[in-house]
Amino acid sequence: MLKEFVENLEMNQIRKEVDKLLAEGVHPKEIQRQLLEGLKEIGKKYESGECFIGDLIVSGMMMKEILSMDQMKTLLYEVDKTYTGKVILGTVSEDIHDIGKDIMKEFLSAEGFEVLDLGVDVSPEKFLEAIRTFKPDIVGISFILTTCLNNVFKTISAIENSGLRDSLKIIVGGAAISKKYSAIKGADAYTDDAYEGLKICETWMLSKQLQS
Ligand code: B12
Repeated sequence: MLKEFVENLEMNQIRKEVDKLLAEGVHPKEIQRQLLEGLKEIGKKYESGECFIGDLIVSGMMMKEILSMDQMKTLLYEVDKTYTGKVILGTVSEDIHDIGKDIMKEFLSAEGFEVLDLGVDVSPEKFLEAIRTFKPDIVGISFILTTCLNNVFKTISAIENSGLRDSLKIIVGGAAISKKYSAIKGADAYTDDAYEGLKICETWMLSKQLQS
């Protein structure tokens, strides 16, 4: 039902259904899953010309609004462990999608990671500048548009050429990964799932702590 409301961008019905599901005790992770299913359908419709850019904009705003509801946040990002570590996150240059990156940020922050969010359309130079000042353990690059793959490579190369690569891990995340690419050259890890990304970051921090 929620999926269909999202697919048809029925905002009032979406809000009502989310409230109803929360009141019934449905876990926010399940609600998030249904919202994402709906978003996927909107993506397909956009691809086939059944909906337009305005619909994508509205769907993005809707997703942000629901995920930022207090009741969703509290349970969605509830945690049982705390890992310390510093992460820089940014969406690769020429890509302005940030819903997935923001979910990754919430996951990491909830686990005790200190996150510097560089926003969207982040140039390799901006990543480098932030690495020099923030000194992160991990750099997370969000990559949603398949057309931006080259920009991901440029960012990783810039980090490698700057001599900063050895001090950090690089994880690339985003929808584009599942679509076309089975490997992201130069990255330590890649995933199209924020939860899996979180687990990878935790494992890295754990082994770093064991080594020190
Ligand atoms: C909402 C949306 C928009 C909104 C974005 C709003 C916002 N604030 O982000 C707006 C309207 C701005 C937009 C614009 C465009 N979009 Co758009 N958009 C979408 C839509 C519907 C949903 C994307 C989304 O947020 N998904 C939900 C999130 C949660 O999923 P996610 O990003 O994959 O994130 C998850 C994981 O990947 C992971 N993750 C994400 N980042 C990271 C980072 C790390 C480090 C880790 C570990 C994990 C991780 O965690 C998340 C949760 O698990 C998709 C359709 C779809 N099926 O995805 C199209 C889609 C991505 N867009 C598309 C296109 C073509 C465009 C435009 C080019 C359209 C145009 N003609 O202008 C522009 C591009 C603008 C630009 N330069 O970036 C295409 C991309 C096709 C392709 N070849 O890549 C899609 C697939 C639609 C389609 N089927 O055609 N879009």
